[in-house]
Amino acid sequence: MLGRQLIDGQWRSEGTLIPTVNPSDLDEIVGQYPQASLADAQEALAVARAQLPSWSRTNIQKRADILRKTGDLLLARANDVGTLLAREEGKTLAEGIGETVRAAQVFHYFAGEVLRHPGQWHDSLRDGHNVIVSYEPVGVVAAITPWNFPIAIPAWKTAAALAYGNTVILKPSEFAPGCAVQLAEMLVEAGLPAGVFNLLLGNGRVIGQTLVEEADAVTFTGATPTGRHILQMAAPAMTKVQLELGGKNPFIVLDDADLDVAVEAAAQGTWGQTGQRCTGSERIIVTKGIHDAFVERLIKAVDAFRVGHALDSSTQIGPVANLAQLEKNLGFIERARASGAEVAVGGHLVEARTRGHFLAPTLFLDTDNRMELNREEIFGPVAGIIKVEDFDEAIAVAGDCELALSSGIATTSLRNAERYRRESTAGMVTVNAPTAGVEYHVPFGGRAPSGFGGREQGSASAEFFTEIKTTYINHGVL
Ligand code: TXE
Repeated sequence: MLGRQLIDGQWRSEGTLIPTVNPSDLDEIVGQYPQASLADAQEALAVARAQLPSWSRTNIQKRADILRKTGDLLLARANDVGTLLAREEGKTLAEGIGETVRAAQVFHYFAGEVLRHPGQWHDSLRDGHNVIVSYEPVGVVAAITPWNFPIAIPAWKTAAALAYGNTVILKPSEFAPGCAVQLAEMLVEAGLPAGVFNLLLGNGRVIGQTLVEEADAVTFTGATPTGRHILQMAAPAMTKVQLELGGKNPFIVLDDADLDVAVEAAAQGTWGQTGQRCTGSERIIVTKGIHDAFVERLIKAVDAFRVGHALDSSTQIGPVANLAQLEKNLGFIERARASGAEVAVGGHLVEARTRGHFLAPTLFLDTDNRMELNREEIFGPVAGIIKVEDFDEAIAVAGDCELALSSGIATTSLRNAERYRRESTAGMVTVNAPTAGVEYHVPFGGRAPSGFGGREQGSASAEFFTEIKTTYINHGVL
């Protein structure tokens, strides 16, 4: 595809084009994309600011209709978008289509939020006075997104921002921008006025500072160091910042777990979507009584995963999304081996019918929480088992990590489940379910340094995408 930027309703593809490569087939160029210049960013910021008064005051039924129509278009084109996603990012076709359907649901949800978002009315402490609390758009929102959910994350930032009356500049990942281009086309087709949504492509390092300094708010998902850098850049201008960053998510298996449920949740949560989810399980903490039985079953499950071309119907695990990520994963595997962890399954590249970044799902045994493998986010199909004495030690090990995004437990004891829910420091807790797999109607995110600046998704997203105004009214003179 020929990628295009969208600024003030004009499609642009001039300048040097940078290709994206299919991670399932390195001989296939998927798209060619222009790179935003500083001038492009400044222009997009200016038009987004110019459109803010009219969009924020646009009739709410019209705003809702545009979002709903965008959702309808995503649903109608889920096969096309999902296929492009699979070709450019490497998710299996089923995962790509599923993610596109999710993006459609997100637009439908926020179409409803346009009409649902209430203000408040209070009696005042002063006689004859009332207080109205109203929510206003935060302004021009820059949304900077990663490659691992190239349609869902652009959708959930854009839909929420537009629903609450903001104008948007979306800068998707340079590794997989195709779906964002298609989303921009659908927003135009749905009737969004020119300049309300703008799309800039290329590396965020080129235009990041300008966006961060001149937008009113920046919502970012990506690597923790990048998020920290954005926060620093935002400080002088006091730009509002929302960051969704890395995870090193623990999944605890207790002696009282249902073995089938525990194995399924660990396998899906860790290796699903090639392990490239910020909520994926990267540390599997198992108490000693169930350890051997669980490990034996898990090894079989991991070994049975079929790795291959993302578009092959038999494939369960697609390739690693890009070369940089593959090299990063292989580095972690090599250093884990060197530090004494035992590879139970995987640890090697896989041959397929095409040349691609195929990495076998990898499980290490005999790891401990001090190893690099268990401390830094890998973001690939790689995890280690940590054997512990009991529940107390499991909780201590799970909490011994500064990244606190998601966190899971397999247990049949309500008491244990409730204790874990209370004691976990993660932003999300799952019981007898994979740590990954978020839904769009409830809050998503974690505490710093996994997240910062308010949750995304559900009605909680209003906190970031709106500003509060408190108005006192003296009825005595009205
Ligand atoms: O992330 P980056 P990348 C982690 C994961 C992965 C690593 C690198 O560990 O291996 O990050 O992935 C834009 N100002 N996660 O390189 O660099 C960039 O163009 C403004 C975890 O994709 O953070 C892209 O659009 N923008 C994560 C976006 O930021 C900048 C999901 C993300 O890029 C910028 C993805 C700058 N200075 C990766 N520098 C998760 N946990 O969800 C880069 N960008």
